[in-house]
Amino acid sequence: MSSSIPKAVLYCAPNSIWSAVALLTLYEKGYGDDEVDLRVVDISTGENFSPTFLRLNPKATVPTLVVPLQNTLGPDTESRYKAITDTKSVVEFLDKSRSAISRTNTTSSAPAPALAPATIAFSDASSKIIDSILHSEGASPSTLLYMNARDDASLQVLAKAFVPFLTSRQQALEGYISEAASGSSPISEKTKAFWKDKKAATETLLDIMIHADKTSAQLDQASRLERDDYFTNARTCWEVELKESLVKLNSQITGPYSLGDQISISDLHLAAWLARIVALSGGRMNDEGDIAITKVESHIGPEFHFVRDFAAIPAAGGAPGGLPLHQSKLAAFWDAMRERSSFKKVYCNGLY
Ligand SMILES: N[C@@H](CCC(=O)N[C@@H](CS)C(=O)NCC(=O)O)C(=O)O
Repeated sequence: MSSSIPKAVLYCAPNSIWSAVALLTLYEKGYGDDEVDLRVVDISTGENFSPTFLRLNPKATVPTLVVPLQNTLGPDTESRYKAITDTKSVVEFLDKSRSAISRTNTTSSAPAPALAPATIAFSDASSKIIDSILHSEGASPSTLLYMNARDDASLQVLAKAFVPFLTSRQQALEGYISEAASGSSPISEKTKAFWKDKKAATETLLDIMIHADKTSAQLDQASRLERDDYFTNARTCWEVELKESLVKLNSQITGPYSLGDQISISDLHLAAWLARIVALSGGRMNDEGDIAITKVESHIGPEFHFVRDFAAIPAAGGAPGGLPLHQSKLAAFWDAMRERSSFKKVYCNGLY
């Protein structure tokens, strides 16, 4: 392949769950290392809010895939690009762009399995899982991360990890806002308002986290009320909204993968999303499905249990008399995903 043919560029951030979905897709599809340029966007220093990145993706999110337009693929034509700015579309694009028969821009000879669901019914089921559950507001992995404390002790642990991150994000946003105010470069009113909104949201969280080393009794009244509100919201996130999403998922997936025996697009979204939930619940990469999902159950609350209606293939040392072991579908999914080389590669340094 001529090196002058423009390549797609995938912007990702370390420890970003939706970036992990794009990476899982690259590995599952067998893209060669030289076929897509990977670029790191440092969210912790607010690089995603820079005017340069906002020109690619005004929502300031990763993954973002910048692809050369089809009719500019020739080495002699000037390249033009378009940016794909949401995870679902990025995955769909990567799926379609490398097929068993595709030659364009493909150097890898690895098999390129089709990940899109094969029928309309499967496609509907897949979209339901992706759009109505995994990318719904109530299942937001960032919110679950920021809200992963329901008492003073866990808030202290969370704050240790997050105060530096939130502080540098706030400083970056302040920098962009004041640079725009100095008028040295033209910035739209929309972008300025976006930065201000993000800064206000960051400050609200920082206010809670910055006092985390104080007990409730040591806080002034206003801060105590803020902390109480935070805990109320955190309980709603984890004990109501997430619980609902998980119950829906456990009933809507077929097992072991979302649509049955074959991996498909919705599994890539689910794998990264569930990895985040397992990680936030204290689970690890090496945990078997039953263990990982039990950790999620107990993190949500002592009374919470998934239906165990998936009959797994009996394993050595399994149920007495060789009867099938029953596990939740999510546990079966976790076991199936953990075996895959794409998952091992993305999470080689641990879950996030
Ligand atoms: N709905 C978006 C969500 C993407 C998203 O929120 N990504 C996170 C990282 S996992 C992000 O870019 N966050 C930016 C930030 O925290 O400022 C999508 O499907 O791509």
